[in-house]
Amino acid sequence: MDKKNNSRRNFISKSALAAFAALAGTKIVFGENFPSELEPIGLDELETPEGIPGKSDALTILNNKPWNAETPPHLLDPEITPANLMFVRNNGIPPTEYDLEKWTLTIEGEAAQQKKTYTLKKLYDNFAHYTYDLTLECGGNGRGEFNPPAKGNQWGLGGVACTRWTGVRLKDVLNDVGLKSTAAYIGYYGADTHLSGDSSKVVISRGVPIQKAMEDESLIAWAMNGEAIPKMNGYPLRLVMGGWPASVSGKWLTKIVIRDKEHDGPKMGGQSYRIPKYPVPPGTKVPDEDMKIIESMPVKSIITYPKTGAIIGKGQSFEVRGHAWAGDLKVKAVMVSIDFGVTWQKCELNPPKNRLAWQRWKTRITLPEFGYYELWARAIDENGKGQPMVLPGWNPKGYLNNACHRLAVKQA
Ligand SMILES: Nc1nc2c(c(=O)[nH]1)N[C@H]1C(S)=C(S)[C@@H](COP(=O)(O)O)O[C@H]1N2
Ligand SMILES: [Mo]
Repeated sequence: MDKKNNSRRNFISKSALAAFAALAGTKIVFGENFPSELEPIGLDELETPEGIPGKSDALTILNNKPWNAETPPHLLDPEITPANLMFVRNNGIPPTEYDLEKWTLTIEGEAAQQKKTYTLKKLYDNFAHYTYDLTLECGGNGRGEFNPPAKGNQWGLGGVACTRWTGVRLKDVLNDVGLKSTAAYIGYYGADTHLSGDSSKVVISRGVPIQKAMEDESLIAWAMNGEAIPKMNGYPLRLVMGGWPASVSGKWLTKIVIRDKEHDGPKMGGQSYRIPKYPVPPGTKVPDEDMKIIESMPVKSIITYPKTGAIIGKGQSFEVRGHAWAGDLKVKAVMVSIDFGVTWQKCELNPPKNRLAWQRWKTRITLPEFGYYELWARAIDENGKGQPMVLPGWNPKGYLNNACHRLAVKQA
């Protein structure tokens, strides 16, 4: 064996070492001893031994730069998702300093009658407080199932939550500033910073038509589940607009612009949070001008009990339950099948706690004999639209997968 080659094979090259050191942001002590067959583990895990700050270890981490994590479906069982279990979808880096006395929200824009700046205290003292349970679902929830796969976080089922938000109505604040008759859209800005470290770059600035902004349930919130909003979910102030892709609910809120046209901040245009205007075969490249903005989310349900893999005793009847939601609409019915969709059993369905909150459904099931089963759940909205059994229409960025949730159980 050639000795020179051998030594090169066995130890990490100087340039690879330098690259790794740069990545790790520190010197690699004993780096010259590092066998080239091995890949450096990297510090990602070491940097955050506790996982995402303020969040349960039970979340499934999809990305750590920036943090993106989802909730396993069985942990979404409570009516209200616990704060440490609510999913996290960051596009950039959350702010690290929070001075509550100095935090302000500015409202301005070409369709605003004036520019006004509010401290947190002023918002709290000058406007009526409201509390609503609101469902937030990432537009990309379920993306992982699309084929060909779409780029981005490969969300499973858990990019959704229903939590209890408290704050002031966005419309009360907008009216305090005054809307011009040309007001058509709002857009938000937050205090998070761009991954590139370039402080002049805006991470994300999305918005909604003025009609959605003026709804009773559209909140500027400072509390979630009766406590301060978790840092990762937008502390100390965020927009909450249930029923629409959660990307319109700006976190770490510092500014709202009132626009006389569709808002054009980063991630409003191009292919972001947009789907084709017409159905396309999987894998199609769709030109930007043929894409439309996602508004109300489609009907969907999850099974939160039992958990996949549950073993059911012979002849034992058990409860199957979960939640269902349908964007701006109500859910009209939920059905469950244990025979791969041949027959369906109608479930009990609660009304939403308030508009735009998810709805609890449940039923009892008895499995006829021992063996493997799948529980399938299917919700139908008040307009009669139901969840697809397999996958909904493919789209380039993998949004709006509202296929039926399936889980497996076994009768022992
Ligand atoms: N400022 C800011 N707001 C944001 C985001 C962000 O990265 N920065 N992400 C958006 C997206 S894409 C989603 S799905 C929701 C996620 O909210 P959560 O992290 O509280 O679950 O916040 C939205 N608001
Ligand atoms: Mo999202």
